[in-house]
Amino acid sequence: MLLCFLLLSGVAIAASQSCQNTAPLCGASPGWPLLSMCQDHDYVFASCPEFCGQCSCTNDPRGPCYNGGTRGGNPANYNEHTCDCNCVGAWTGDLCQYCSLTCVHGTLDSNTCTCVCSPGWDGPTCSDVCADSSALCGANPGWPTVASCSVDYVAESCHLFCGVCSGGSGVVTQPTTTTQTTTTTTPQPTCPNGYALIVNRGVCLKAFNDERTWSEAAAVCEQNGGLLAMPKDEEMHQACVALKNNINSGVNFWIGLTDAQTEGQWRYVDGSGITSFNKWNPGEPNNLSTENCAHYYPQNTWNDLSCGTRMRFICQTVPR
Ligand SMILES: [Ca+2]
Ligand SMILES: [Ca+2]
Repeated sequence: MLLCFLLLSGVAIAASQSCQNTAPLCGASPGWPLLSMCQDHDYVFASCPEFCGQCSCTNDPRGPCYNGGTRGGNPANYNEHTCDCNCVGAWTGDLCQYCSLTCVHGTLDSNTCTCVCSPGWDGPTCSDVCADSSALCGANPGWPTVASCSVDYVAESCHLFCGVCSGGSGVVTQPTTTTQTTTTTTPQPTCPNGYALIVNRGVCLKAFNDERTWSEAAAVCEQNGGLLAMPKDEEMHQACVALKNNINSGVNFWIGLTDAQTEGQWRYVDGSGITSFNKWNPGEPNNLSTENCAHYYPQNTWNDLSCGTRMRFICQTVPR
């Protein structure tokens, strides 16, 4: 905390001078609000060492973290949190000293902070019914004998077949409170609630019917694990148009395109520059009154507008 205070207060310490953000856009929105940009973009990594969790924390006055935790190096922690403990597993607390786990059908091993599940139960908190996730477990052709369970991916897919959920007794017992259903298909990735899967692209899209500023809209998308939509080609453009017009074909929708970093240099919110593909309305972008954020007009073309304007918006994320 002391080190971070000194960093923030600008006090000259040789060791910490090398670990300060040098760009005002680090962690700002509009700017570089996503930590994934630290991995993807060298200029973000180089300009934002604090934001990207690269500051050295070995001399942090709070001392070492418990239970395998480490200080520093976690891009999810930045600014005054740069040197917070990064806990492993279910350990929690400022020093990773607490075990937060509740075992639904099983007992807690407080030494390792893991659940030992009762027979027939599975999952990190023993809340899942023990089941196979592949139709091939015990099937012929497939993995007909438990000898196959020595292969990692078979053991992973066939918890029931391989006796992983037998509670150590070697006999698989079905839970009595739940009707056992055998899973016969491998779970397919799905989009978050309300998002449409753009099958060819492996992208989930959703047009929101709430009016937000560009930054607020970006935050909503981030809460959904994604970004404002980035129509970088005709197919994604058409998908965005269909979804927004299904919500309301007479209003504007924000997209993930901004020139807030450098006036006139339009970038998508993943940091990539705009290519020859664009849907600017004739005469746009014109930066008429400091217009640094792009949106769809009702007629499906783009305009730049003041980022503080409230309008509907389109998010994209990936199936999980
Ligand atoms: Ca502008
Ligand atoms: Ca404009």
